[in-house]
Amino acid sequence: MIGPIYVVTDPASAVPVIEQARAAARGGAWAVQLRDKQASDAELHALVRQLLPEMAALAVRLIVNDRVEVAISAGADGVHIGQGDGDPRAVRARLGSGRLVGLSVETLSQARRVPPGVDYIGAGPVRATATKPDHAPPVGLAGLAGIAAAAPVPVIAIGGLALGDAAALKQAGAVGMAVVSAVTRAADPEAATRALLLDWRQA
Ligand code: TZP
Ligand code: MG
Repeated sequence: MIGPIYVVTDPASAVPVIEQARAAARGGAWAVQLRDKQASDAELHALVRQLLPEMAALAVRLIVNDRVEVAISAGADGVHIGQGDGDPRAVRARLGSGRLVGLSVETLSQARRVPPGVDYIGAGPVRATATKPDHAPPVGLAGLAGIAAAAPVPVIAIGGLALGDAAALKQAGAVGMAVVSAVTRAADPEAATRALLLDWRQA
């Protein structure tokens, strides 16, 4: 199963990344993605090693953004790459089976070209977001629906999403939602994750 709640960590939040991950897991996230463009491979590796048993105990997948070799050496549950991060088929070959490969998709044509070996796509941004200043033009809910219809794999929506969005995202064909600020900037990240999950289930 893929989804529904996918929390992406943010080193710029006041909450330490490790606590963001723990809170998301306790709150019922399906997956936590460690996304830190500045961390060294060694730092990221150590973080994955520390978090993996905790995540496994809660049946939460721990996914590493960008760093395929760190994901492999640390034994992470998967890796998430963008359009500019190389051929997903090569990542799949390097990872073997049994681990997740996620791919960011920003346009309909990218959705049509998702290659075999990709398990899910992160589609968006649905809305503009300050969390990723260099993001592609927002696709909106209609764009998301087009991407979901064209993609050969399950779609996790991302970008500017918050509590209350589940129904519209489901209607657009997404199997889940990825959030950064809705959890990592929340006063209570665990409660925020749980609320997103309940909202998704009730939508
Ligand atoms: N990729 C597309 S939008 C985005 C990423 C990593 C950031 C989403 O952050 P937020 O705070 O949930 O809008
Ligand atoms: Mg990337």
